[in-house]
Amino acid sequence: MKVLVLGGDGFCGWPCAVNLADAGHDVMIVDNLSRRKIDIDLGVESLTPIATIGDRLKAWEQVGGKRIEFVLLDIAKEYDRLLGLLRSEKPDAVVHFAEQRAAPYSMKSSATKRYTVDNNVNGTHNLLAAIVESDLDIHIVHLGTMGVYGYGSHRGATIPEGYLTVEVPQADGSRFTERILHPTDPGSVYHMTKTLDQLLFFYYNKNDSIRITDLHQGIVWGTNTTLTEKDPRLTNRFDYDGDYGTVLNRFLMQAAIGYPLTVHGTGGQTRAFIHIRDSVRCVQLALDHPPSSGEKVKIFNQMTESHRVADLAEKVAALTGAQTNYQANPRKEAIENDLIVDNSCFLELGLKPTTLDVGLLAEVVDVARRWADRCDRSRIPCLSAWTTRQAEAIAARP
Ligand code: NAD
Ligand code: USQ
Repeated sequence: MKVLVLGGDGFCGWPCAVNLADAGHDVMIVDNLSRRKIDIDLGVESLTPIATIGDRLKAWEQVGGKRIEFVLLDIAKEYDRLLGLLRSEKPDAVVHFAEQRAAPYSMKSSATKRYTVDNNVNGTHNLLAAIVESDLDIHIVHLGTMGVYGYGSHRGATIPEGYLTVEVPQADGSRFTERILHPTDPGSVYHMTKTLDQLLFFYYNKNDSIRITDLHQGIVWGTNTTLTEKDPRLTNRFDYDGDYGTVLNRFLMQAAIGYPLTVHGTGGQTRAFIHIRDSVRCVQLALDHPPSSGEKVKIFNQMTESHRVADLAEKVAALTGAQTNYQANPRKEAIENDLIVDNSCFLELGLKPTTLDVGLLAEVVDVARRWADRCDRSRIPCLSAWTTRQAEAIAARP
């Protein structure tokens, strides 16, 4: 199969691209390298040293990997080049990772809010419009987020895989049932762009019969896969800073350097998690099981376990002896929430989850401790405040 991997230089995209090449597919990475530029703008670096995209691709061939092509292209701004690429490459599938993915970064300023909306919504829309204009039958696999469902109370209800069956009352007292997209409740401008993506997919699938799989992914933890461990130049990125670092990887790194674990608020926030190895496997499973022609957008909940943030901190502290620092929350979010998720689609397709209990210690020892001296402690605090109220609370931290 010929696959374009949009955003294939990023944290989830890079191990996915090498995995698809390893499985024998013809892979082309399309990336504008904006994530590397944002690191420079923010003055931070991945905890793991990452090679340039050129060196990554060279190293991949040197370890015997099937050649991966690379095209430097901004999918949000270069519509004509994107269309030309689809026409010349005629891919069977496009895996779409190419978005600004950090909620705190999206909430830093009006400039980052606008950038996140412009980049993510235009990028997704350009891809859809270009597929229609190319007249090719291309399966899109998009990386969405569990955050589209929202983290308010679901009152103990199980979050279904994308669609909810509802009963609609009629004027005459009768009712009909309908399967609708699950209502959205984004918690940041970034998460909002993912809910807009979802609507774009719904429309283009209905109007143009584009075949789409939308993966509602939880927080990805871990760093490498067996393939990215084959050569140091293949190493994946590990974000730990207050804007791009996600909670579990941050806790692992903090424990490794003896920095008290930064729990926001009470830590009662419950979130869904998945290891990077499982994320890569899920994308492959989604590509191997495309929707048929005329089928509605397929939505999978790409997560393997749910945890409260405070429980994660406790787990990491028990493994490492780390202290925990409950601190004013920079985000406007529910203090506590329940999260029961149906993820049966991937389990039925054969996914064997990597659990926290199996993978945590290896991650602390192999990655976080190994690269601890590359960490800049001053970049650890999350300072991006959702509103002025949270900004004041952060400023008042002891
Ligand atoms: P990342 O920032 O590491 O990678 C995104 C890649 O896309 C980068 O290489 C960046 O340069 C590229 N990119 C961004 N805008 C682009 C554009 N306009 N044109 C071309 N390339 C562009 O992020 P990630 O963690 O790999 O996330 C990938 C996708 O998975 C995102 O859509 C994100 O929303 C989703 N996701 C990530 C997580 C997570 O925990 N990391 C969880 C759920 C969903
Ligand atoms: N949190 C802490 N301490 C920290 C960092 C975060 O308590 O040091 C808390 C946050 O307040 C939040 C929770 O942990 O309640 C999760 O934060 P996060 O930064 O780990 O995850 P989030 O902002 O939701 O975003 C990440 C990815 C995003 C993806 C999303 C999946 O960056 O791309 O879409 O996870 S999900 O959370 O399932 O929506």
